[in-house]
Amino acid sequence: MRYFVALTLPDPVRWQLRLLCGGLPGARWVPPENFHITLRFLGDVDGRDMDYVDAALASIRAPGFQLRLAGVGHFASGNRVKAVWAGVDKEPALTHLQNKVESAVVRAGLTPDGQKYTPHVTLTWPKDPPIDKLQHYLAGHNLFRSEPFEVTHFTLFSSHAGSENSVYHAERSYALTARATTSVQNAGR
Ligand code: 3AM
Repeated sequence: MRYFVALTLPDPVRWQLRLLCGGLPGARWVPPENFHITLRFLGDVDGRDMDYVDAALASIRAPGFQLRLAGVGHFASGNRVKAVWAGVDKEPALTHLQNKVESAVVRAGLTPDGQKYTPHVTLTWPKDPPIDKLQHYLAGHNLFRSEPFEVTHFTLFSSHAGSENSVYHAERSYALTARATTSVQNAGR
């Protein structure tokens, strides 16, 4: 079974994201119930190893925080566009949490992920979108801002192949501690 660790999004933010899901010919959009911010893709993990991962995740102590989605972007490999996504406002507490999750899963025996972490919400994995349409899409949604929302926990998901989309199942949630009082509350002032 494949697993990943992610932040869930409140419904109002999902609906805001839904408004970004159009305007790229041929794209199949991620359904709103699947929107998430991945902290760590774990891949296939068997039962006993998952017990270690679960225990390591449960031992994490990190403060909750406020987050806001901002802008859109894409990942490409060579000339191929791999994903189009909504971005996330810079938030040190998110980086802190992601570092803790990375350390925890490596302590539990998983191979370190050497990739730079770019928090995002995938909107579509488009199949060769026309480049002018992609540029138009990215420029058109550059100013997207979600409402701010509280992050109070993170979640371990399993992922199963569905007939059209992957089916994600929340296996366990891990609470964050009470939010520190700094953070993005003052952003924009
Ligand atoms: O939607 P995002 O980008 O957050 O792309 C997959 C998705 O991430 C990623 O795990 C999340 C839940 O499926 N994913 C799937 N296979 C992957 C792989 N082999 C992968 N990430 C890295 N390597």
